[in-house]
Amino acid sequence: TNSKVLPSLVCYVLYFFSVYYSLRFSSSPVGWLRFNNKCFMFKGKKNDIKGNWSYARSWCREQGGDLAVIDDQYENDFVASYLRDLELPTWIGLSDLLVENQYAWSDGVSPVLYTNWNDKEPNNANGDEGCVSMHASRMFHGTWNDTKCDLEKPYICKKTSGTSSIRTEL
Ligand SMILES: [Ca+2]
Ligand SMILES: [Ca+2]
Repeated sequence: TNSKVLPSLVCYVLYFFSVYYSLRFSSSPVGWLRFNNKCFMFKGKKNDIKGNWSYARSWCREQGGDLAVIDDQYENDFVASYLRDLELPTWIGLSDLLVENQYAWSDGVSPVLYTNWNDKEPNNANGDEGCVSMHASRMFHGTWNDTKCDLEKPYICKKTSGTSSIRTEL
């Protein structure tokens, strides 16, 4: 009868969604988007707070991550596809703050495996550009530019998926 079928149907539907969500989202904490072995978080949509590069790095570190590290074209395409929402050039973790013209990722451990500089970048304009943002505009979409570190921009954080720092937050 209906009174027996309905509860089991509800259980079945709940079970289905719980499995779906655990498979779909288990490897990234809430608010983070997974791509391969990394989780990314995008900050700075329309009314969101923006920040200079140092602020952005501190913010990402407070979440147990760091500014975004991008290791290949696939990751760059993934990240760039979300910049349409942010609309402005967006901080990633690359800088030459320690040694001029030697670019390094802000997490201090990731080697620089890939870059996607826009034409004639990095140009260290006015001798005063040390932090790297990704273009969101239609024309330069996804390419990189060294720029002044104290500009306020949206930013992207990363965590490595499957590390203990992520598991403890689940
Ligand atoms: Ca520079
Ligand atoms: Ca530049």
